[in-house]
Amino acid sequence: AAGYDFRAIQERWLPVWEELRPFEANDAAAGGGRPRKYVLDMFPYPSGDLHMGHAEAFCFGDVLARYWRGRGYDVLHPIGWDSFGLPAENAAIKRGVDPREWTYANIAQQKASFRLYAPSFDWSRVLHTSDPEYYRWNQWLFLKLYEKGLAYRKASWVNWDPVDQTVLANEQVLADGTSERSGAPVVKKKLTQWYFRITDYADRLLDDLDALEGQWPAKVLNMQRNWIGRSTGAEVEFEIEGREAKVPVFTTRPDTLYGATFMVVAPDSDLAAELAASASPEARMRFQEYLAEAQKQSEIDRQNADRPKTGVFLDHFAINPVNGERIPVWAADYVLADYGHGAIMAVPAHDQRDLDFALKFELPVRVVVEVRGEDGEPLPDPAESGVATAGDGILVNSGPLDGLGKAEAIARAVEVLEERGTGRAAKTYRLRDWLISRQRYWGTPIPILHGAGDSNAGEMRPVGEAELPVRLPASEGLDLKPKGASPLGAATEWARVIDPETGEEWTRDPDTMDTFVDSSWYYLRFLSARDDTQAFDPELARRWGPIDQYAGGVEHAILHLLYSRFITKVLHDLGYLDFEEPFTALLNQGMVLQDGAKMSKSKGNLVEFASELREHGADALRVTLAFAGPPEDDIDWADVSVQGSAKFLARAWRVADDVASEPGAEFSAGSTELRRHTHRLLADAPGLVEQYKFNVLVARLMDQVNVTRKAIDSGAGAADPAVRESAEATAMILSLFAPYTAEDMWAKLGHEPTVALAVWPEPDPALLVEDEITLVVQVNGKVRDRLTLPASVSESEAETAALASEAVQRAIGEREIANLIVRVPKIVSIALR
Ligand code: ANZ
Repeated sequence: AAGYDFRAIQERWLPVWEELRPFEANDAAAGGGRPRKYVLDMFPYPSGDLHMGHAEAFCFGDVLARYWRGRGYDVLHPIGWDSFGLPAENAAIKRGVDPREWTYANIAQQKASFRLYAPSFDWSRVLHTSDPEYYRWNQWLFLKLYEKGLAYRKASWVNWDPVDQTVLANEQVLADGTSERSGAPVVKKKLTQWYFRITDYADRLLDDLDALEGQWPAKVLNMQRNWIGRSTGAEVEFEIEGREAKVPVFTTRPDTLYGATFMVVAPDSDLAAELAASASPEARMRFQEYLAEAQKQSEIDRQNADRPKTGVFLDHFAINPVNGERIPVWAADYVLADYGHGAIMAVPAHDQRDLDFALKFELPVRVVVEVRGEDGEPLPDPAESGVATAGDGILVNSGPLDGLGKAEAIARAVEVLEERGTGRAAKTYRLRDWLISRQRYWGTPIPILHGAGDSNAGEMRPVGEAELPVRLPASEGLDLKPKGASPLGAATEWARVIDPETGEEWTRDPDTMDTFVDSSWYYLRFLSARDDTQAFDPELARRWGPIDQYAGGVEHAILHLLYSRFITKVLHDLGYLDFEEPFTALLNQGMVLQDGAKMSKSKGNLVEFASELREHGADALRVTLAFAGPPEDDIDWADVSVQGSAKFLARAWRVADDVASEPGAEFSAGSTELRRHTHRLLADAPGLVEQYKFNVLVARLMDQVNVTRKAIDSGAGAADPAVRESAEATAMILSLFAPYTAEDMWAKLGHEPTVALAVWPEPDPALLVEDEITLVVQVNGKVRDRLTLPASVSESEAETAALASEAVQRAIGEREIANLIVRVPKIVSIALR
C-alpha cells in the first residue's frame, strides 16, 4: 500500500463529508430519544484570516463536540460571525473600502480556512450578526428591554478626546490624563446615551455564580464577582442646612457614625454643583477651578489611595443624624460620583483616605472604635500616628453603641437609623449600567424615533416590531470618522420618518448598539437561524439549552459572559427561557506564543495559520495543539513539534493499514494482553476528555499505537482480532483530534463513513480487572520491598512472599518479629522486638 499522505487523505474525505453533512443537528430528536449536548465555541470576529489562536480554540471546542457524538449524543455545534464592530470601520476610514465589503470578504476567507481545518460545525445554521436577518432581532431584544424599563437614556460624563473628536474608554486614558490616541489632554463631556439596566440584576448575577463552581474556571468566577463588587452596609441620610432634601451616603461602617467629622461629595456630582451654586462667590470660584482639575483625573487615579488629597470646602454644613452634630461639607475627587450616592460621611479615625484628608485640611479626628494591636495594647491615636485603625474593637464615644464590638455595633447602628427613619441597611455595587449606545456606523441601529415636528417635539417612541429591521443605510457619502455624534445622523433621508397616519415627522435615533449586545444572545439564534418569525423558538431553547459546553478566550471572562448571563435572565423573566444561566461549563484555552511572547506581525514572530495548515495539514496541526499541554495553559510554538505529530499519525494509520482480519471479527478470540490495553483506553478516555486532559489522551493514543505495533510484529500478528479491535478504538478516539486520518483508518478497516458518528464501544469490565498487584512490605515502618504478585494472592501467600524477600530478610537480621500484619492486596507490615 502507498504510504501515509495527508494531502491525499484530506482531498479524499472533504468532499465525502460535504456530501454527507453529518454534523447537522437533529432538532426533532433533541430532547426525544437520545440525550443531547449543545457545544459552542465563542464565534470569531472577521478581522482578516483565521490565526493560530483560532486554530487552538476551535480545535479544543471540536474535540468536545466530537467526543459527545462518540458517546452517542445528539450534538449541536454551530458557527457564526461576530461581524459588526470597529475594526471594519477603521479599515473603511483608512483604506476607503465599504465596511460591508471588508467584513464579508474576511468572513469568506475565514470560511475557506475552516473548510479545510474541518471543525464539525453545523453549517446549515451559520449566521453573521451584521446581516439584517440577525440584527433585526437585536432590535427586537432592545424593544423588549425598553418595554420592561430595562433600556433607558441618560446623560452621563464621558472621556472626550478633543483632537480626535471621539469618546474614549477609561482604558484609553493614560495615567497623565492624556489620550492614548491623540496625546491631547482628555476632557469630560456630557452625552445622552442608551443604557441597559443590568444593575437590577446584580444580586442574581452574583449569587448564581455559586452554582457554576467547579464548572467554570475559578479565576473567571472571581473576575465576575469582583466586577459586580457587592458591598453591604447602610445608607445614612444627612440633613444639609438650608436644603430641603436630605443627602444619603453609603457606608460599610455605620458603626462609626459618631466618628463622622465631615462630609465629602464628589466634585463632579449634581449635589456638588448645587451646593456650590448657593455658596459664597469665593467658594463657588474655588469649586469651579477644582472641578476643572478633577475632571482631568482618570477614574483609576482618583481611586489611588496614595495620591495626595485635594479638595475644597463647599461653604455648607450637614447634620449628623445620630448626635445632631454640625459637620462641614467638602468636595474632593477621592469620592467618585457614580459609586454609592456620590457622597460620604468621613470618619478620619478609621478610614485612611479620610484621615489623610483631615490631617491635610486640619479637620477633627475622633476615635470611636478602640482597636488593639497584636500585643493587646491599644493602637496609637490616628491623629498622632497618621494611621487610621480599621480593625475590630470596642465602641467608645458613641452613645448607645458604647461597649459593643464592631459587628454588633453595625447591626445596632442600623437599628437606630431605622428607628429614627434616617437610614437603613443597604448594598451597593461596583457594577454600572451597561452603556450600549455607540456613535459609530457599523452596528445595529437603535429602533427608537424622536419627535421632530412641533406637535411631538421631545417625544420618543419605539419602532413597531412589524417595521423591523431598521436597516443600516449604505455607508456611501457618510463621514465615518469618529466625532462624538453618530455618522447615521447625517443620513438625512434614512433618518427622516413621516408617520403615514398622523403625518407627524420623526427622526431615527442615530446611535448603534454595542456589539456585546449581538453576542449576548447569539447562542439562541443558532437554534432558529433561518426563522424569520421570531428571534428563536422557545421550544427549541427548552430542548437544546442551556449550552452544555462553552469554549473560548479568557479575554471574554468578564463582559461577554456577564452580558450573556444578564440577557439570559431577562429572557427568562420575560417567559422565553426556562433556564437562567446560559453556559453550564466553560473552558478557557491559553494563548499560542512564540519564544515566550505574544505573536504579532510587528514582532516578526507570527506563525501563520494558513501556511501551517498548507504545510502540515489539519490533523498534524490539531494533534500538535492538543498534545502541547493542558488546554488552559499557553502553548509556545517554539517548543512543539508538528513533525512529531505527523509521524505519530502515520504510525497510527499504518496500524489500520496492516490489519489483516475481517470487519466483524470475534474480538474475544484475540490476544488478551492487547485487549486489556484497548479496554483500559476505552475506560479512561471519557474522563480524560471531560476533565480537559486532551494532552494526556493523545499520549495514551500514542502508547496504544505503539503497543498495537508490537502485537502486530510478534505473537498472532496482523490477523489477531485484538489488533483490529485496537485499531478501531484508536480510529474512533483519534477522530477527536485528527478527523481525516481517523476517517481514512476507518475506511481501511472496512467501515462506511463517517467515524465521527461511530459510537464508542463500552469497555468490558472483565478486561479492566488488574491481574497483578504491587504488595508493599514494611519493616518497622520503613518500606523494604515491593513485590509483584497475582491479583488473586491470599493472605498466607502474601506473608510467605514477604518473608522470602531478600531485602526484607536483611532488614530483619537477627531480630525477632513482634507483630506481622497482612492486608492484601496492599501491604505486609512487620514490627520487630
Ligand atoms: C464611612 C466609613 C468609615 C467608611 C470607615 C469606611 C471605613 P467599598 O468597600 O469599596 O464599598 N465610599 C462610599 N461611597 C464612595 C464613593 N462614591 N467614592 C469613594 N468612597 C466611597 O467601600 C465603601 C466605603 O467607601 C464606604 O464606607 C465609604 O466610606 C466609602 F471606618 O463610610 B465608608
